[in-house]
Amino acid sequence: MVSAEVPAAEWAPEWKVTVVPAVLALQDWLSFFDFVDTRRKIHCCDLKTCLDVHIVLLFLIFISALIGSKALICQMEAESLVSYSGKRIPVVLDTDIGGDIDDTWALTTMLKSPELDIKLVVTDTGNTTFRAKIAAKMLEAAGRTDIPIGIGIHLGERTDRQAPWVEGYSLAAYQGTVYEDGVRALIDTIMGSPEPITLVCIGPVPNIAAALEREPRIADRARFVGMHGCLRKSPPKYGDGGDGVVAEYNVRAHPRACQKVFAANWKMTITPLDTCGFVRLEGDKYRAVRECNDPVVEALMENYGIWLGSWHGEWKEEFGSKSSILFDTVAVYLALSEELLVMEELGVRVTDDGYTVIDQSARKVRCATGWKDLPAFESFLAERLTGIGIR
Ligand SMILES: [Ca+2]
Repeated sequence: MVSAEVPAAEWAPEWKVTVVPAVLALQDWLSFFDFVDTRRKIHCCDLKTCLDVHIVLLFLIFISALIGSKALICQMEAESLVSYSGKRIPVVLDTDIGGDIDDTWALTTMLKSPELDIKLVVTDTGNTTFRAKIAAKMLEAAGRTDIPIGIGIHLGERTDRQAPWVEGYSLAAYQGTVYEDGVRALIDTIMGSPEPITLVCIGPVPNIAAALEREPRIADRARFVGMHGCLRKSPPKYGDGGDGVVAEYNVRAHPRACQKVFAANWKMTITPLDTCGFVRLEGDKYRAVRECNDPVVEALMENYGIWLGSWHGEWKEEFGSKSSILFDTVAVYLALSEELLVMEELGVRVTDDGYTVIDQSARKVRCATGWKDLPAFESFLAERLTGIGIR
């Protein structure tokens, strides 16, 4: 939970991080002597055997202290991120979590961003009840059942690759509020907020189109930030196989809904494939996330393993070395900053077959069309998730 008053440095000084594991190691060491003394009385072990055992155990204690230090650093620094004391941005997340794993990374990043005050998570597209279970279990892992969940418009029965993670899980077990009508909950949250809401949309947008139909005034009271479209380039081997313009999934899945959303009179910011399609954690940045023992990050990695294992032939190698493309995390970042991206105001038109075309006669959208510093963004992501600064 947020502790706006107490700076992290006052409660998690660096000396604790190194001294605590050392004291624990010393205790282990002393109890080891007791153990050896007792054994010697009984079995009279010879000096060489005792020395060998000492050396092996000393090594094990050293490794334990090292792991203990790392775990504490990870946990303390991750917690210190929620001691942000600035003004927080109220956000609603609309997500198709449970499909591509990047939504789960995005939700975790959002939970680890103290600048963002999450008012509601709404599930969008397909089997929205299944998606709500993933969201609920992730929020439980984060200890954030104070965040309500809205079940979006139900558009299918099929579950998806993360299904084994919520097998046997019932939404009735969620300690927080679950709204059956997620669109109504989204409208009420926006209309009832004393401050404008930032609506972060990281999936197809049937919920948002329906909300605009039911209450058009939400466009005056919210800013839309989305992962949508493809303007000039896509990542290599994405979609049609080239690196040219493609009909991006979040638009292509429900183009009519997207047309309605892009025509609404709100401030819009998007990360198209041109920028979000190039984000991936590898090397030390990925390793830090994979090894972090923060509960919600562990839940994220469990999901990543399940998702990857369900379709990737060499999933263990992939899981051991890098993330998938983390498209949706860029939309979360745009809710709080644009610093690392090249932004352009462009007229954007959504076609009936799901393309986003630059058309200066269309309504203007703030578009992230390039990276100023992609490695810095990847460092930002790793640091948000683990609390450890990695360059
Ligand atoms: Ca998504």
